[in-house]
Amino acid sequence: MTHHYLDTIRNIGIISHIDAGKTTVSERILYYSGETHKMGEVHDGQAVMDWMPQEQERGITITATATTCRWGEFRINLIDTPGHIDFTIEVERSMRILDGAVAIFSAVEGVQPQSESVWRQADRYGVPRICFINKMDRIGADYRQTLNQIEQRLKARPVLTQLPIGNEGGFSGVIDLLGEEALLFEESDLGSTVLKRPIPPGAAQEVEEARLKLTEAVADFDDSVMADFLDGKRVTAERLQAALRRGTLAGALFPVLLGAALRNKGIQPLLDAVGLYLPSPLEVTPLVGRNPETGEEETVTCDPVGPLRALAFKVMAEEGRRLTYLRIYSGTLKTGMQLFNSTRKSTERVKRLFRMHAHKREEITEAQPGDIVAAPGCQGTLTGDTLCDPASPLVLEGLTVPEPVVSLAVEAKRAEDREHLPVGLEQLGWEDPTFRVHEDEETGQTILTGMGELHLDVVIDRLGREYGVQVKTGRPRVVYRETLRQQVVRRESFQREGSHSVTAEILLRLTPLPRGSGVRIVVPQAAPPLTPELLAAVEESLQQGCLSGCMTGYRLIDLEVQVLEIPLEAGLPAEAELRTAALRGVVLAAREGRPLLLEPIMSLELEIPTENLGRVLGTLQQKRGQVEGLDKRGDSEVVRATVPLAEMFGYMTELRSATRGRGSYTMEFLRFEEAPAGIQEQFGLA
Ligand SMILES: Nc1nc2c(ncn2[C@@H]2O[C@H](COP(=O)(O)OP(=O)(O)OP(=O)(O)O)[C@@H](O)[C@H]2O)c(=O)[nH]1
Ligand SMILES: [Mg+2]
Repeated sequence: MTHHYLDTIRNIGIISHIDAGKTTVSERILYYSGETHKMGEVHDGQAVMDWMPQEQERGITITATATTCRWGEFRINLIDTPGHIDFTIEVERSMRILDGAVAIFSAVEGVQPQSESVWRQADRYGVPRICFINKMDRIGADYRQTLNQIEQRLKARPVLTQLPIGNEGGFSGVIDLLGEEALLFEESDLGSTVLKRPIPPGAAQEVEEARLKLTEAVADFDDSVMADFLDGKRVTAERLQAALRRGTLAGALFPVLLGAALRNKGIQPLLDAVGLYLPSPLEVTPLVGRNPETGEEETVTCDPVGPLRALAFKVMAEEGRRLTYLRIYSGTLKTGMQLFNSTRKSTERVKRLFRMHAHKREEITEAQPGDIVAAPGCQGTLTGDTLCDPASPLVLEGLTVPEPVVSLAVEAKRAEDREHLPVGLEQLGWEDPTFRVHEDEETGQTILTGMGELHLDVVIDRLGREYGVQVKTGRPRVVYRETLRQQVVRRESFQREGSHSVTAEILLRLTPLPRGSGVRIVVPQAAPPLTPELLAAVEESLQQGCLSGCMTGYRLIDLEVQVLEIPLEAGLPAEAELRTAALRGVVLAAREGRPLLLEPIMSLELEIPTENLGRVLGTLQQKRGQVEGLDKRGDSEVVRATVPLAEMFGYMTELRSATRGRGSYTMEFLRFEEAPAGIQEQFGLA
């Protein structure tokens, strides 16, 4: 069997802080590869990859968009992700299924807070990366500073593979250190023609030094390159490339390229580098799945004739139907096939298949390992589910879903809105695991929960446009948590109506855990007559108890719930009764454990003009903010701080007026901490 086709696939994501230029780079990739015939620009609302009206109006990416193109012998499946932290799930789902990534940095702003977040996400999934330092044309561009920041902030080893030709407005191309030639980008045809020229004589010395540095960096990955380096011999471009590729695939080295996407410079070498240095589906660490019946682990081999294994990583709602994006890991998916959803234990039939080009689709009849495709009509499948061969079930690991921390009460405006609101909310929920909906038991209000104000704002906007639903909204609120201050042991019993004795009983111990531990449930080993099913039911009810919280309706976290005993003197309890005892047991026990309210603390990075520093720091202090560091970036000050989310609603307007529109900030959830006494009291938890 030949794997030639698989060798040439590159599944890559484009990741970075907001506004570094991901979509602008993606648009150029589509243009130079011949996929589009017009260069779409973000600032004109014309980018193919930013196809949602909300994206075009706001000039930001909101949803991960998949597309595909050819570059030489390679098929590149590309996902452009959003940089704003409110849409972090889009990066998460992309990193989960991609084999490599291009991390983009602005040569002016360098490594920004969300560059660090997306870098960590890629680390978590072991995704090899190349770096593209963009915006080399802007005043203040300084790629050396960005390189230093990659080393210091990201603790990574960047390997510079190019030097710039010209500076800022005069930036006209790059010198390729491996091929030892200058690459200039013809302006009259939007950079389509790459002119290869000899290295300008004035740059020879600098090129020599930079090439030597590159050789030294990659020598760790090739003994013969090391030997030649030590002997002072020249190493050919091919050998350097091979060693750099090895270092990149190992996640130890990160090739760095330079460019200015908006000025149409540096994109073709970036595409070459994707082929050269990033892995094919055959070269990534194979996934390990679990057989849902036997619990045995199985390594998934990237084999077109193997049993089908695919992961649903994205769902889009389209007029009440689901369009499910799949990454195929093994087997060949053909239209008409029946699949098993091993996560939910249901079946799906794949009637049609599409290769996605942003919002446009190309109908296909089969897909191979490494492919990224979309299937309509899988109504029982959600993000993170595994679809597989019914004869050979396997569950792949889903994805980590961050916890939303902002909530908003909504109310339908008109009678028809009342009818359509639940439908709209349910369908938006299909798409986005970080968007949740529940009803407040006391007020009967519909409460939406999301990652931040922008996230919920987009949801409300989409409700109006896509579902025709108008809503009134309350003020955004913080999503708190509860935890315990002390350990509690409690015996909870259940007595059926009309019965003279206890019919189910459970002995629980709740122990507070350090911050960030989450919930740990410990149930005894199954032993007759206690069956695994009964114990699973107990575990589920204990989980539910933690979710419902004990005092405020916010969920309980950072505790261990241990079942010490399920007494059987009165016989084996009925499942429903044992469930009730377990659920009530957790809630009542927690109330005895001196419950405590936790509030979300955010990490904040502000960029403000120096003259406004004093005023901004003053307000930050009033907001219970703690400054962790101050840096200079050009004429601005960069302030890093932590601050409770409760103080930050509407901060954008406040900051704008304090800095006459020149200040900006980014904010990301950091941890939960004990809320101050005033807030505890408001919730009756003094
Ligand atoms: N001067 C200059 N501007 C650029 C360059 N690349 C992108 N821009 C501009 O920077 C802004 C942001 O670019 P986008 O491509 O939308 O950035 P993004 O990373 O996709 O942003 P999000 O998706 O919202 O995270 C746009 O106004 C672009 O025109 C560049 O090389 N030079
Ligand atoms: Mg974008």
